[in-house]
Amino acid sequence: MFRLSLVALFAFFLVACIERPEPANGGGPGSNQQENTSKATVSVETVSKSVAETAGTVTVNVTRTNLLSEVVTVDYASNAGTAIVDTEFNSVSGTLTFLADETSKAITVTIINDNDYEADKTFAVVLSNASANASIQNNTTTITITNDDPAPVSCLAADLDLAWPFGGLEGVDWVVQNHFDHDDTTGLADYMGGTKTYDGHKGVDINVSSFREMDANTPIYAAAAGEVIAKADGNFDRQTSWVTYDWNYITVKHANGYTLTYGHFQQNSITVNVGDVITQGQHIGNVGSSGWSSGPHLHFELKDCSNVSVDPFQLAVWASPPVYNTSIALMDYMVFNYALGTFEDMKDPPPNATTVSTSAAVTGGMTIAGGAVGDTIRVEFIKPDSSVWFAGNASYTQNYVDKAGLYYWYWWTTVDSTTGTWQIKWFINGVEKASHNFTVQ
Ligand SMILES: [Ca+2]
Ligand SMILES: [Ca+2]
Ligand SMILES: [Ca+2]
Repeated sequence: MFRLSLVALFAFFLVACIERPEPANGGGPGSNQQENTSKATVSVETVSKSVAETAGTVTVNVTRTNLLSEVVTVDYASNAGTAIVDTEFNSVSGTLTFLADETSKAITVTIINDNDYEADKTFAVVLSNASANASIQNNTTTITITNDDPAPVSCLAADLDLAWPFGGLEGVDWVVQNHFDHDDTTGLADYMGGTKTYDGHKGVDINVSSFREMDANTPIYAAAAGEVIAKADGNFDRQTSWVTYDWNYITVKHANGYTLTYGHFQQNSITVNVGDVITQGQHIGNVGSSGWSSGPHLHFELKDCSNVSVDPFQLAVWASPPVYNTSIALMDYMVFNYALGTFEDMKDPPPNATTVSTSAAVTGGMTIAGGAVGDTIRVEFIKPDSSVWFAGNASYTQNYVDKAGLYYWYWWTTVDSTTGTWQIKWFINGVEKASHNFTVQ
């Protein structure tokens, strides 16, 4: 019994081994599957590739596998897609011959550069007609010729749409200090025919009140989208007079071919780099006073396609331009516990003084934006008993209206021996705009 069982198991095992080579799909002698093992395979390297218009040539590799002992041939030809034959590439055709043991062949196609702005173009290299001992696996490589020519520029100012580069309010947070000078002589002519400029100024200056605003990191925003094409940063940013010194700036090129230069940035505040494509409204840096600058402001200079400076106000390319005659407004006030000798101190004021010694000097300063004939300003120094110890007054005249937007005013007085809480009040056209307490001790 035991012996008979072993024989039966062995017989079953033999049957299983014999059956195992049978293909599950029923393939057998004479089927394609059987033939493939005895044929070479030829294939293009990849189904798609890109080449720069300026590349000169593109190479498509063709590989052969299997049957390495035999010679294999395959035909090839280029096939135009959207690319134009002999204008954008040179057509090719021929036969590749793989000798014994050769596994790779190269097809080189000449790519023709042009200066046209255009869509990317395609063509194909296609294999066909392999020798009888070979089959083609991947037969087509599609090649994309990528355009390298820039879009044509309109050079039309109307294609610009500039957003204001500062946040906040006109006359309070910033004011246009100098417009573009349209007078080619030593005379002055801003875009309204007025004199809110200085001779030879080919940009727009937008000022903040003082270095307090620079130290508070006042952001400047891109007026329009474009590509940054020039930049300098790292230069000293606390200039208070017109001296020759390197500034911090960027220049942005716009789609219409115009460029915009933003200058005088706070040191190391520029957030973009050459080559960056920036969007309208993007934070590009902070206001400063680097370079040829007498105080913190933005110099904003637009140039046309001929690199000639032009006036964005005259061209009316602002989406929402500030008014020409800024209404009088208090930008900031400053208190010094000494007699100010020059308004230069107001550009870079210390924190407002809160203590003054008896019989010592105290100065009340103010930064004013805008103004028209007849506007009045007043600073009152008030004693602890509410009596006015001293008041400074000024009235705007034609002279100020014709000039630009930002003025520093100050008055100082010497307090008496009255200790206690004194006050300074600032008035515009009789309306109190600010007050500040200080202790005389
Ligand atoms: Ca080109
Ligand atoms: Ca092109
Ligand atoms: Ca001039």
